[in-house]
Amino acid sequence: MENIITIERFILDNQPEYAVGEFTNLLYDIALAAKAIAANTLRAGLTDILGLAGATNIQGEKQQKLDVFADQIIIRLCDHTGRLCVMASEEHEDIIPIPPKYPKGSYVLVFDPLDGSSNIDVNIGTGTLFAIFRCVDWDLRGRLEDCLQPGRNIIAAGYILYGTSTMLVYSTGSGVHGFTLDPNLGEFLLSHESITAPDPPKYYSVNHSYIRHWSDGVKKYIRWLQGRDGSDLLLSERYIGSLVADFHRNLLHGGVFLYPGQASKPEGKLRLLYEAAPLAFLIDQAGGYASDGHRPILDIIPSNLHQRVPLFIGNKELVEEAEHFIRKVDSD
Ligand code: FDP
Repeated sequence: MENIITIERFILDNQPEYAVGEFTNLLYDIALAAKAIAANTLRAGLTDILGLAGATNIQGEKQQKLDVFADQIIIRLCDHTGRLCVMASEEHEDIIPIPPKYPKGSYVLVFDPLDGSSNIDVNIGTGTLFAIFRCVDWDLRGRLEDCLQPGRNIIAAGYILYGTSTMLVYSTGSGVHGFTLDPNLGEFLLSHESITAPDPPKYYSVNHSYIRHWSDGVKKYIRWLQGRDGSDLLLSERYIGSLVADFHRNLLHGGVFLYPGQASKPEGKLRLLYEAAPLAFLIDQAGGYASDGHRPILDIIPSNLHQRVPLFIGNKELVEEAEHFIRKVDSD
């Protein structure tokens, strides 16, 4: 028992000096929301017997969709604590202000409550992603500007993976640490301390069905990842189509995940604020790199809450090579 470190103890023992109090408690709030979401995603397969999402249950209540549930639980656990000045969620078009009846805090929480939710029906892992910024102006209640900050301003980010077990992986800027939920104790326990991108990497991950829509630079880069055209890489391909699960696998085994832009959708599919930036912060902390194919994801200042961005993320040298191919081939 003495080797067991709960997430509460780890956060407390490792909190940055500036963060004592409000910020530490905000991380606890997120861990609590994660447990509530995990409890519900575990029951997702029972919707057939307990009632489909969107349908009315036996008590006449509407069954909630899991992504709506996840969104509401995070908001409810975080809006009244006095730790936040504003929130933004992938599920909401606009910012989520802190109701005037509650005190205003100094942090900004942006999140994707349940990413990859189309996978729930087929029992595949999904995830919650989050990032925390400081508010821009302490004297004001939260505004859009507080949310539209570049990844470089993130002070903590992480994800929760609802898979064969539930894991919370986060960083406050001093390494990346992973915790696994012990369902008997109802606690996240430290299971992966100081995760670093393994070398040599094992996997590359991309949805190949879009090949006809990619630039020549991206196509050539993928040939290179496949060990063709002069590369001696021996990567296997793995693609789940659930970002957190794909990222997590590559973080632990090494590799690169890419969701490039397409001719008709140059900005790709993934969201800068809720998906790319939090993962870019984590991979940076793990010694890896994230790029949009030209520049670091962490440098991009979002122009709107739901901005999309091409994403190349994983082991540093693999991602830098993507930039190299795109620069060389696509600018010819
Ligand atoms: P989903 O549409 O199931 O919510 O961001 C959304 C996302 O999943 C990511 O989790 C995933 O990586 C990506 O879309 C998969 O997109 P494709 O089906 O186009 O490959």
